Amino acid sequence: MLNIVIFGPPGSGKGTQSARIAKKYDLRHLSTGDILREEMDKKTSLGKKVSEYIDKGLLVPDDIVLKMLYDYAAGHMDSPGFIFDGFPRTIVQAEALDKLLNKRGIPINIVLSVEVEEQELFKRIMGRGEDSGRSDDSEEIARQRLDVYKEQSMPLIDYYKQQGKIVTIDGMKPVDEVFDRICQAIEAVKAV
Ligand code: B4P
Repeated sequence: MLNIVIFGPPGSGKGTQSARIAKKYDLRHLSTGDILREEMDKKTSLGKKVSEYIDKGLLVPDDIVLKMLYDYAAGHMDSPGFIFDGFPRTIVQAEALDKLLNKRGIPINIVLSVEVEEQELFKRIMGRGEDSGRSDDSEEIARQRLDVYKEQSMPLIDYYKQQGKIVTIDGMKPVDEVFDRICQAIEAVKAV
């Protein structure tokens, strides 16, 4: 079993790289952002509730995201492994994920921390906003999301550093180069 977390600020390319990683290593791609947007598109009661947070650039509360994780995990535990994309985003979420996986003896193997300069993040998010139709791809909301990332998600770097699982990835490079570097890091951990 191979369990990977991909971590980084909004627009760092987590979703882009996760799709490639899932395909190459035959992993289940769990993107909390995608699941939440699907609920919003379907206008379910959960979707309406989470849009109040996402539209403002805030994180969806932990209890909602964790329930989603448990529901998803319950149906997919027979997978050869997971790529967790955009999850965890808080220490509470990270602790819950560790508990869930460690209990089953299938811990996280590696955390890919994708680093991109702030100016480039805005450029990418604005670029994506031109055709994504995403309610959170405006400059003002992107700024808010970045503040939230610094405050609530960046502490995860130390959390995973203490576990010796963080590998830093230069996300400023073109998509293919970023992917090559990620594959090197994954191969190294698989060889252990
Ligand atoms: P996400 O869906 O995770 O959105 P993201 O962080 O903006 O995307 P990502 O980093 O994947 O960027 P992408 O590959 O698309 O979250 C959205 C919202 O959902 C959050 O703000 C939050 O409210 C909520 N949420 C999600 N998970 C949550 C959780 N666990 N807890 C609480 N709330 C949660 O790349 C961006 C753009 O850059 C694309 O256009 C892409 O083509 C381009 N790009 C990518 N790599 C590039 C490269 N190397 N060079 C040039 N361009 C590149």
